[in-house]
Amino acid sequence: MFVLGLDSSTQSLTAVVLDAGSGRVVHQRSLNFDRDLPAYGTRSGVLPHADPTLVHAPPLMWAEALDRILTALSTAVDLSQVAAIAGSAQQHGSVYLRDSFPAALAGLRHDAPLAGQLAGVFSRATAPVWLDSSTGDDCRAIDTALGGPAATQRITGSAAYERFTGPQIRRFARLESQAWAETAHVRLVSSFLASLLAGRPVGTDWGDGSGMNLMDLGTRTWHRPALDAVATDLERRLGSPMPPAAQLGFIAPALARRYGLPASCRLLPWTGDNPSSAIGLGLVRDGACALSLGTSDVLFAVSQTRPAMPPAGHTFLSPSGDHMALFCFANGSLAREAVKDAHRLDWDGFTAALGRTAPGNAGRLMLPWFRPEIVPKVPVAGVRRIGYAAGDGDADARAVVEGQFLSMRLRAEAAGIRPVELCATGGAAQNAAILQIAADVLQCPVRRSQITNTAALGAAVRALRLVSGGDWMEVAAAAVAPHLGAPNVPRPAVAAVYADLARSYARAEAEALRAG
Ligand code: ADP
Ligand code: XUL
Repeated sequence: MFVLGLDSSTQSLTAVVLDAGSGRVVHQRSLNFDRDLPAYGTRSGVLPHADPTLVHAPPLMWAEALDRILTALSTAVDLSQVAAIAGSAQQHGSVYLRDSFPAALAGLRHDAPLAGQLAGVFSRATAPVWLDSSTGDDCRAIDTALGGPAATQRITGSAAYERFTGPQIRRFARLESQAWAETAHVRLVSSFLASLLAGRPVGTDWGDGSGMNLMDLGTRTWHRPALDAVATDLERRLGSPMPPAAQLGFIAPALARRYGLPASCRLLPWTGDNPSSAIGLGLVRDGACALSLGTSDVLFAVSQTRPAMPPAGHTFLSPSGDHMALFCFANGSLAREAVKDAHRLDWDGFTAALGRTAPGNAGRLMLPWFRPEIVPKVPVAGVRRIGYAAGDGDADARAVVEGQFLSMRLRAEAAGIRPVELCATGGAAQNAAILQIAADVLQCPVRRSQITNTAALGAAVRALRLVSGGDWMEVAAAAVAPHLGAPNVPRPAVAAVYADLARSYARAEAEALRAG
């Protein structure tokens, strides 16, 4: 018997199949949106736009990717053995659907590609994703309606943030009232894809629901004043928040037939990629921390009780029922890539540049804002280099990586997050030189998961738990622990260097933010 986990991230869709008896990975594969679905015209998974604050992706592409990966899987694995499927997706993004959506799902045919059957269901052809930062006015309106940013944070887990779903919906309803009137269903990327598998629209799980500025984190129900601040008649369009362990029933019969899945294949709600990664990295113990170096860089820590977060932080809910303290940095891999490409390097060349420079970079610093930044809030891109010029490739490579982890260190300190160990995931975690800098700057051991996409693994682990009935510790020990490698250990000799540099960084950042 097998279980299947899927993750629809910014740039790719990944599938991980586990043996339900041993928890061992029997198959994994990924499909890259830019490379494998070129007809949609994405770059790094999103649609190029002249206005850098508008970042959208085509939701039909995600559906086609799902269809393609399940078709490919069916030739590689005996899918008739799959007992359960769970999934995750990039957080916050929203999909806008017509009232024909339920009938289109109920009427799906097994003998035709999904994309052709779904092409007519969207009331908005594109979906804003988490990189979008166009909703500043909407954030202010929501914060004002709820009593200020601190009140929004207390109620929903985060102050109003540009990429969060509530502000995104508000902007759309405000600017495109006709298309909004034609929208009968709004789904997150996660609940959109879960709906396809279920053959009916399904609601939002609490984990991804906590990234919307719409859900009361305490009661896990929609917060009426937040709904009212966003748009009229929103609740019927959203479906209800549901526990991540809610059982959605069985795979839609047409899809079971299309991919050779059993009719008895059970479904769990999809959640956000970060909550899912918490499971895929084995963060099921109070105080466990992780570093995700995907398109975004994310620092998160799980705790049984609700953490006290500074204004820039978020509190989400994890599938294990824990809270997750989280900071998301938009200038993650895309910023490292910008430096790599500016100096015409590949990743080996970038890594070699890191090797030619010393920890602390002789005091040279970068504020790495290649695109608008979430933490700290930087609305307009603008990289600051201090003590060197942009042409110095070696200094630039180290400065971008150190700058990113110094910024992370400041937020961790502000939130009282003192990791004893960090588990690392995401595309950049395969780079040991980057992980060593993380260990040195944050002064704690960093262990990488050998599974690059731990969100997909986390989804598979949720499905495994559904099937096996084990507790989180047991399933994590079987399915997660074997993938965690030896740690990159912090070097005590450089601790003082980075303590100094963190102070310089904080000063430079404060000055840049003051100057605007
Ligand atoms: P996401 O899940 O957000 O779609 P991934 O976790 O797949 O993203 O990470 C993709 C990113 O990983 C790429 O944008 C790339 O910059 C980065 N990456 C891949 N290989 C390396 C490497 N060897 N060193 C540093 N970064 C890398
Ligand atoms: C988290 C966030 C990103 C996305 C993309 O708040 O916006 O990490 O989930 O992975």
